[in-house]
Amino acid sequence: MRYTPEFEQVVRAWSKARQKEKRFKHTERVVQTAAQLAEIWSPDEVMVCRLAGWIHDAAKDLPDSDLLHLAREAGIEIREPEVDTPMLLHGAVGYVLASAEFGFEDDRIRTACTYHTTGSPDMSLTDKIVYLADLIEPGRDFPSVGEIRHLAFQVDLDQAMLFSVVHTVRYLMQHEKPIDPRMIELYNVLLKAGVRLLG
Ligand code: DGI
Ligand code: FE
Ligand code: FE
Repeated sequence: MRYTPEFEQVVRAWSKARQKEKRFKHTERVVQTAAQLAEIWSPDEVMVCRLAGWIHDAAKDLPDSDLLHLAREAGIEIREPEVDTPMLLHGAVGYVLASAEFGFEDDRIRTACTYHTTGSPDMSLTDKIVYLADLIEPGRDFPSVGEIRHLAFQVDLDQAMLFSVVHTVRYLMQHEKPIDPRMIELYNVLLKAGVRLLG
């Protein structure tokens, strides 16, 4: 499917109507950052990254019960991490809502939305771009963000992914939150592929 700028504007308006103002501002920055990263690393996928950006948090304001219900209805796999933390489903459910609203199916957008919170061992370039854009958009402020921005824009997306995973796992451990095994699997896959941060 070829996406027009007019279609993007419709998706943007839908996304805006579904999010509180502060979150929508974050979404706008994610779209911009995803587009910048795509220009560098995957110029053919700029529009796909932008659309995934508009959709990625469209379900974030839904209550846990709605996330679980909609996910079940759509046949999305719900395992222990999602039962414990239904918030983890907001990306996958956002895609389901958008695809129903606009009558399209696009696995590139589906996986980018689905994996944007936890990552996954089998991420595409587009998935990585949206994951990183969500983490490093200009409104984000945490100690490692400058280094992740540097890696993502100037060095290598996989190194940026490894740094992000290390940062997020550390954050989740410090806050004694459960860690989705997909994030650990992603860490292992990156190491196995030879990605390193040190030396
Ligand atoms: O939706 P956003 O706030 O823009 O960002 P996000 O979709 O990356 O969600 C961030 C939240 O998700 C943040 O509070 C950390 C949490 N999170 C990320 N990975 C995991 C996780 N929480 C749990 N319990 N387990 C995870 O693996
Ligand atoms: Fe999110
Ligand atoms: Fe987000």
